[in-house]
Amino acid sequence: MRSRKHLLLTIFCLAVIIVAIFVGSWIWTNSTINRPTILNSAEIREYKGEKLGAIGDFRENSIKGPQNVNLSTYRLAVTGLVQDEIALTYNETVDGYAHYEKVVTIHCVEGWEVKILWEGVLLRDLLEEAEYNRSAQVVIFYAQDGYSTSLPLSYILENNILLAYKMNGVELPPERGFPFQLVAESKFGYKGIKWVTRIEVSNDTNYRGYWESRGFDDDADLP
Ligand SMILES: Nc1nc2c(c(=O)[nH]1)N[C@H]1C(S)=C(S)[C@@H](COP(=O)(O)O)O[C@H]1N2
Ligand SMILES: [Mo]
Repeated sequence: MRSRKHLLLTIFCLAVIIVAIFVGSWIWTNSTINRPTILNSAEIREYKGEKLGAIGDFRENSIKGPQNVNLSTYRLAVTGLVQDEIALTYNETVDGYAHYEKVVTIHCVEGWEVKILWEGVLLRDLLEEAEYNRSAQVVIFYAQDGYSTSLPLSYILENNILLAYKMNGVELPPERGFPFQLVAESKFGYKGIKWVTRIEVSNDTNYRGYWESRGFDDDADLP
């Protein structure tokens, strides 16, 4: 009789403990203590009433993965058919030229796209600094990962093509091309070279970049 009372009491106590654990954990998971505080993201997601994509919407598929560029040794060179070859530090590039912004959608041949607000310097300004040869045909871009691509000089000048250091209001993250990504609007994504290290003014219209020499269209115009 006594042991039966004891058993019932034990079961009752266990039940109370189990219920307490469930209720407790429910309160805990729903309490503000455990919930992450949502901080305002610096990333802009809307621009003049236009919805933007997110930096995280890109599918990272660069030929050698994200590059880490060391700013203490980094130089952006403008070479080739120019009067004065230049090699600018990151700060000389960003602080030395007028800033522009525009909304441009990146379209990868893989079928995805992201609309981004880009901020950068005009390639024209960099080319003028180096006193580029006005009769040159193409501009070839090289990157830290060995990637390269080229575009007609006229396309770059006529479309105010940007070399971007910010997307959606924040500095480019390493996987998005820090310190600079070319914003090759109305072209397929493979023209938008990231981690740019050298800009070569050239007359070599037969030059083919990384993907272009592997069968992708050299014009890369969006349909
Ligand atoms: N240096 C470098 N730039 C690059 C690439 C690359 O592999 N290396 N990939 C290109 C391709 S195919 C696309 S679609 C765009 C955007 O790629 P992401 O999503 O990997 O940023 O970057 C372009 N620029
Ligand atoms: Mo791509």
